[in-house]
Formats: sequence, structure tokens, C-alpha cells
Amino acid sequence: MKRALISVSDKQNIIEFAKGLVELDYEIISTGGTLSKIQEAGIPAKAIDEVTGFPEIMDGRVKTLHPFVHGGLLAKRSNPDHMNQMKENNIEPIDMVVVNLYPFKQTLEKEGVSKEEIIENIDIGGPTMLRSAAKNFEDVTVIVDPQDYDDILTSLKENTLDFVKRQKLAAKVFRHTANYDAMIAEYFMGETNEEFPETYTVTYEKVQDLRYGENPHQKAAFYKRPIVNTMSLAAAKQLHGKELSYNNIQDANAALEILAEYDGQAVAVAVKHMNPCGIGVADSISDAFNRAFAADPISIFGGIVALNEEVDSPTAEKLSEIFLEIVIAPSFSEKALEILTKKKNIRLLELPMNDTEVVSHKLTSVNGGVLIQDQDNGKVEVDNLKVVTKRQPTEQELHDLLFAWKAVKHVKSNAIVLAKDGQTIGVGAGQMNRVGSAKIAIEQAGGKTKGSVMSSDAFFPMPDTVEEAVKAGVTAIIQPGGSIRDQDSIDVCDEHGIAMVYTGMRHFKH
Ligand code: 93A
Repeated sequence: MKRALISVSDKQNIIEFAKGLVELDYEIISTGGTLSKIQEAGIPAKAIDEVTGFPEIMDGRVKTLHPFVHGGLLAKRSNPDHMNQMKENNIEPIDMVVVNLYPFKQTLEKEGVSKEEIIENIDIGGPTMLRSAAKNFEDVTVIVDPQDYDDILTSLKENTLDFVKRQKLAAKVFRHTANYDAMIAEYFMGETNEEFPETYTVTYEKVQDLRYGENPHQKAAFYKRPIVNTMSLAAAKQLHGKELSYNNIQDANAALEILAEYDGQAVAVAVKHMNPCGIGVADSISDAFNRAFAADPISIFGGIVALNEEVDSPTAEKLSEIFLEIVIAPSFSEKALEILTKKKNIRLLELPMNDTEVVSHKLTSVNGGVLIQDQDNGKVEVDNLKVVTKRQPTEQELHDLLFAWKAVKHVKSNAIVLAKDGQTIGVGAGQMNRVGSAKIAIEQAGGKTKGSVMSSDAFFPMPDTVEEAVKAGVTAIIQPGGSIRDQDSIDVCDEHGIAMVYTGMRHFKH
């Protein structure tokens, strides 16, 4: 008679499976809660302490950690020494392990959970059995996923649970226990993950396969962290439209990161190819969107719009006048939904957005490795600014300067943003020289540059960008400062009565 050891926290479908095993002549051994459940269903099963001759102790901390269990799992059936040692020590073979682990992640997510409860939900005996069985997959079948029960029963009946299948099941186990441990390690390291350990282990869970990657010939999938915050796309609820694409997810993420920059007012952000083409802040969400739209009514076509307040019907009317890939907002009024869902090709996403700080690391893959850094959560307030010109910025200019500074942080370097009255009016992104980005921003702003402010993500290596600003009628500039030729730029400003402030902080985004 074959023996199966069943010890599961997630008890879904376990009765049917146990029943199937008994019908196939398996003897079932089981732990406390699992045993009761199986026996209550009228299925014969033996308690683990009958097998070990040792009681479950320490509130279950020690229940299956016993040589009668691990000897029975690890003995190599083709090794005569192992078989002899089994006999000498009265160990009986165990042919199958069905285990899923204490719900560590679900416990972490519980509201008001204590540290003690979290620690109690670190499974030790479960992974140990899984790993013993998986190591000995030649002789033992190991099942960690309830989704596999049906398949296993079918294969057992058809006698097709061969070496290859068992090895696959074992691989699944090692992936599972590795993820489980990585999650625990992250918890112990603290949510901020602020250290850079010798080996870097993070876990990701698949959200979905994507139709393709950045281009149709690239395969892709979307993975999420086990626990996501409310600014993560993985937490978004799609209300309407086709499945998100790879590029959609990148762009929408960029839009959310920009939104998180501005708080305390209504904000609308339009993104194209991960750069903002329009940002607007105002007292109402429809005005905010009007500003984001007017910032660049051409580039927004086919773009992604993120808003930080409920989409009402006036905003929905406006949004529906243009072709957009995605609209993301914390909510949509009933009327707004009615208006927007008339458009077949738009994707509507609802996302709570009440937790804007992103604390996890930023990972960028390079050939054969990965670069890891903190998120750029650097913020600059009025008090951090240093005026370096003769002229001080006015109240209004200060307001616009900080607005433009937040925007330029999210533009691909070299980045220049022109802004006025809570609205970007020109965005120059990703040029290999700074003055090139400035020229693009000025040209895109059309005739609106008079009286605007300029932000630059990094210092001016020469005064040429400031000279362009002068020509365009810019009245105030914000930049990190720190070039050996800073004075040249200051001189140009002073000559033309422009106010310039330093942030002392750079925002490269490559
Ligand atoms: O506390 S444990 O780490 N010590 C053990 O010896 C042990 N053996 C099985 N946790 C242990 N388990 C886990 O108990 C299993 O991985 C499973 O998640 C759970 C099933 O317990 P019950 O059958 O009492 O519901």
C-alpha cells in the first residue's frame, strides 16, 4: 500500500483529492486540522503522531519534523543502504507529499496584524517536507498547488505520473519555497528594503501574460510584487476596454508616478511614450484636464490620461472628444462611465490612489545583471530653494517654478519644461544636449512662452539654454546648479532681469 502525507493550510478540494487517493489504494497520513477535515468527510486517514510516535508539540511548531517522516521521504529506493537503514530504524516509505504552506502573505496583509502572528505563520515543517520530497522526486510525488490535484489523479489512474512529470512538480516546489522564503526575508529586512544585500532576492507574481512586449515580436508578461500599494497598476480595476498592453502598462505607470508628485489639488496628466505631454493643476478636475489638454493638443492623441479625482461628466465629455488609450482615475461618476464606455477602444481603469509614496527599489536590467537603486523620491520645497540672481522670483513665479520642477523630474533627460499658471506649455525630452531640449520645449509652446518659467533636470553646462530662455521671454528658471560655469548662466539672467533658483537636487531620468 502506498502512503500519502497530506498537510495543507489551503484546504480547497482536499476532500475530493484525498478520496481519489483512497480509491487508488493510498493510505493517508495527516496533520491536525487537515486530518479532522478528511475524517469528517468519512475518509479513512491516520494521524501524524501515530506515524511518528511523537505528539504534535509547541502549538504545532513541531509536528512533522521527525526522521520517520523525512527518512520515509528521502530514502532512495534504489539504494540498498538506504533501504536497510529504513528497516533498521523502523522507517516506512512515504510516496507522496501534499502540502501547502501557512498563509504568510495573507497574514501580512491582514489589518492590524501583530508581529507575533506574522512570525507564527512562517511555515517550517511544510517547506521541509516539500523540499525532502522534491529532492527525492525520483521516488516521491510532491504536490504544492491545489490546481494540480485533478491532473495528478488522472495521471495516477492512467499510470503516466512518470519521472519527467515528477521532476516538473519538484521544480514547482523549489520555486514556491524560494518565493516563500524571499517574502519572509523581505519582511525581516523591513518594508523599505533599504539595504543592498549580498544576494538580492525579490519575488514577483504573474498578473497576466501580455499579447507581446514593446514590439510584436517580443514576448512579455506582467508581474507584480506580492503586496502592491494603491498607486500600482497591479491594483487597478479595469472597467472597460481591451486588455492592457506592455506599452500601456509602462505609460500608465509613468502617468501615475507624475500624479503622485502633486497633491492637495486636482491634477490631470497626459503621457506619451513615458513622457508627460501635458500636466494641469486646477481647482476642479475638468479644469485640470482642460489645462493638460491645452498644454499640447497634438501629442495627447493616442495618449494616456491619469486624474487624481473622480471623473465627472464634464470631464468625461472632454475626454471623449479625443482618441485616448487609457483613462485612469480613483473613480468615475455613473454619467461619466456612460459617456466614456460608448467608446470601444478606450480602456478605463479605477485605482484608489491613497498611498502615493513608492518605497520599493527601482530595478533596471542590463546585460547579464540588474542595476538597483532607490526610487527618486526626492522632493523640493520653497524653503530648499536658493535664489542666485539679483531678482527674486515673484509669488506666482515661485508657484510655477515648483510646478515645473515636479514635472521635469519625470521627463527623460536631458529635460526642459516650460510652465505657466498650473500648466506645462512646452516639454523638451531626451535630447543629447540640453539646449536641444530647450529649443524643442520653446518651439512646442508656440507663442505662449512670454512670462513662463523654465525647469531643467540638471545644471546648465553653458549659458546657451538660458540665452534661448531669454529670447523666448521666460522670466524665471529653476535648476539644480553645480556647474563650474554656473556664473555664466547667472550673468545672462541678471543682464535680462530673470530670476533663477537652485534646488541643489538633480533629477536625471535616463
Ligand atoms: O509549524 S510548522 O512549521 N511545523 C511542522 O512540523 C509542520 N508540519 C506541517 N508547520 C507544519 N506544517 C504545516 O501545517 C503545513 O505546511 C500546513 O500548512 C499546515 C497544516 O496544518 P493542519 O493540518 O493542522 O491544518
